[in-house]
Amino acid sequence: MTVNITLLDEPELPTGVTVALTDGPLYEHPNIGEIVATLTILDPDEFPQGYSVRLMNNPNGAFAITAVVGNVLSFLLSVANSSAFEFQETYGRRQVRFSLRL
Ligand SMILES: [Ca+2]
Repeated sequence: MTVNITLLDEPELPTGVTVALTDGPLYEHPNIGEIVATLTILDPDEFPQGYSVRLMNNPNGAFAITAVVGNVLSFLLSVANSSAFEFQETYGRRQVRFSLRL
C-alpha cells in the first residue's frame, strides 16, 4: 500500500536583506530618482511571497523606495529629496543614514 501525503508550502520569514550600493560616490544635490542602492530580500522559499518595504527613518525625505517590476524580492532605493544630500565641511555631514522595515 502506498500513501501519498501532499506537502504545502508555508511562508517563512525572510532571513535577511542585502544592500548593494550603486558603484561610485553619491555627490551632493543628486538628481531626483538617482538610484542609491538595490535592496534584495533573502527568502528561503523557492516561490517567495510578495513583500513591501517601508522606510522607518528617512531624514528630510531623502529617499524613496520602489519595487522592481517582476521581482518580488528586489527594491530600489533612490533619491527623493535632492537638498537632503547636502555636503558642507562646516556641517560635518558626510553620511545619510536610514532604516527600513519589511
Ligand atoms: Ca516555506
